[in-house]
Amino acid sequence: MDQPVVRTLTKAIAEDLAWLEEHARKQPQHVAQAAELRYAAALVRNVIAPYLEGQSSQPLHVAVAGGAGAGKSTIANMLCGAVLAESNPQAGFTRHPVAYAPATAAINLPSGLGFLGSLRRLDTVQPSSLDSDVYQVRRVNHEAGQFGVLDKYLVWDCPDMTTWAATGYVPRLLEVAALADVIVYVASDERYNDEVPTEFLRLLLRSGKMVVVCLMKMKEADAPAFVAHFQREVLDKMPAAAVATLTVPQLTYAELVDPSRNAPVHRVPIVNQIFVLGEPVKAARQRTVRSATAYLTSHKDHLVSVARDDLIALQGWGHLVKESHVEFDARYRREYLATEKFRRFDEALVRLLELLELPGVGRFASKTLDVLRLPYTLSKKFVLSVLARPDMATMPERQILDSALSGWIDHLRKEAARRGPHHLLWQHVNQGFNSGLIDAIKEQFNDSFRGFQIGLGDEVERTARAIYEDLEKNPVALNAFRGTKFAFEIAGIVGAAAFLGTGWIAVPLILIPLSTSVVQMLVDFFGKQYVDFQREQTRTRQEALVAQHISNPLDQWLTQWPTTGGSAYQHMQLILRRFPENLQKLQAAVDGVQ
Ligand SMILES: Nc1nc2c(ncn2[C@@H]2O[C@H](COP(=O)(O)OP(=O)(O)O)[C@@H](O)[C@H]2O)c(=O)[nH]1
Ligand SMILES: [Mg+2]
Repeated sequence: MDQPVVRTLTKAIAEDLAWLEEHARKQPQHVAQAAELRYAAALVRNVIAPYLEGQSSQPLHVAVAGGAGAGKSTIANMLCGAVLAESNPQAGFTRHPVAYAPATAAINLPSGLGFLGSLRRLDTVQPSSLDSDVYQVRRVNHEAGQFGVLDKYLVWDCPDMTTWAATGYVPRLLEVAALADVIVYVASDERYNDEVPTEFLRLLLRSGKMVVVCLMKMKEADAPAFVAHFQREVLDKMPAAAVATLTVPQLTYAELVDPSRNAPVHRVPIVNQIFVLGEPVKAARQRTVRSATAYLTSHKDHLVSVARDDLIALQGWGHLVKESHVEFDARYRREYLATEKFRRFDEALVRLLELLELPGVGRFASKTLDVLRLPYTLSKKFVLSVLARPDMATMPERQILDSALSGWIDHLRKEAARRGPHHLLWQHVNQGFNSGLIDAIKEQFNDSFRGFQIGLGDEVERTARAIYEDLEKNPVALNAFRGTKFAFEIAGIVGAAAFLGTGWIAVPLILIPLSTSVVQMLVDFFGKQYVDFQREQTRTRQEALVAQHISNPLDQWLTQWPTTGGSAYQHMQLILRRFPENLQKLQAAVDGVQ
């Protein structure tokens, strides 16, 4: 992989993890995970990126970590094979990482951006109790013949692991722990299972670090029992095994200050173990990098899970928007479409019926038939006038849409206020409502409404007109209809006239108007059916147009609103999308290095 590509990739992954860390730190329930995210980012910056950029494997790094006062500085002392100031009881707490290196060797620490995060290297030797985001490299004169690990390793004495708060000196510890090829985890007889160091040990093992456990300060005779106890109580509950568990019993003062000379029995097994883990150097580093990559890849979902609550809240917002959208559509249907008569269709019906009358000469016959149909026409008028109720006045469409929109907004607003305390997303929405979101919604709505009006055009007018125009344009069908109707009427009259000359003179007088009325009634009935069908079709089409032009786009716009405008949620979505992809690329890049 090209160097610039590697750099861009590792930078993006480290930055995304840093963003997630920051995000986690803002949420009390995710604070512990902030530390893990820092550690994950540090693996990328301190280990994987330098490796892909071709940094030398030398020196390896061994970090000594554990709870406060466990004996870390004592172990660092043993590893270096020199008498270090830090193991002096008066040395005070270690507040920043201190690396020990041989007096003369050149040290190639990666120079890439982000190595050890925000830790600055001190130029001069300072007390390790200096509480600042720094690290220092101290040169030690290990005496000739004192076999130590400094030829291969930088030995890092770390700050205590006492809290998961991702502030203070814990990030400094996490940076060095991530850097390390080997970790010596120190636990004392007094406090071997404190919650925070144990959780830290779990993270180290989960991420595939080579961990050597050093149990300290027990009586020599109790050592095997303590090892077994620690194994049972702590190690057996871990996600992976430690490389080895060694013991350093309570030392005398003389042994403590100069273990090389005075306590070789305890010191040599530790030194040997660490030495072996760095053999050969290149393979040791490759193992570190591959484990780190495997950890990131297999824990990618876990790492982004600090954003899960946000995703759930975002989905909740989406549901709320949808719910009020459905109500908006229902209200338009109920308050406008259901009561709107579309009067234009009644006119169309009249035109249609007129059309079915015979033109020209036929008009005379039609007029005659009108007279014959009089009883029907009159009684129909009478019945209708009795049945007709005054129309319910429909509110103008725009007014109804406006008040449905207000309902939509009110519902969102009320719910957001109610859920505000439960998640930052709802606070974000509330803030929006207090600063211009409503105006933006209305603007969005107005735009949509214009689109709706254009889409609607003279839809009603057109459909209504088509009812008779289609027939007008089709003379064959029109004449067929007219002819059929006329034929039925004439047949009725002729049939009735057959009774003339019989003694049943009253029959035709009743039958003729009756038959013509029945025919007209049937024509009216089917004509009305047809026009009502068209009217209903128009309602359905209009409802679809409102959805297409107004409520669907507004729904989409509202659903996406929290993830736009450069908000944290926008960035979160970007990370959730690209982080897994980038990890895949990282895995491929690491696999590609021989
Ligand atoms: N007497 C005695 N004191 C010890 C032993 N191991 C550690 N200490 C003391 O315990 C304290 C903490 O040890 P140190 O190595 O500084 O622990 P750290 O805080 O983890 O670095 C120091 O005062 C050490 O001198 C031991 O084996 N014997
Ligand atoms: Mg110390």
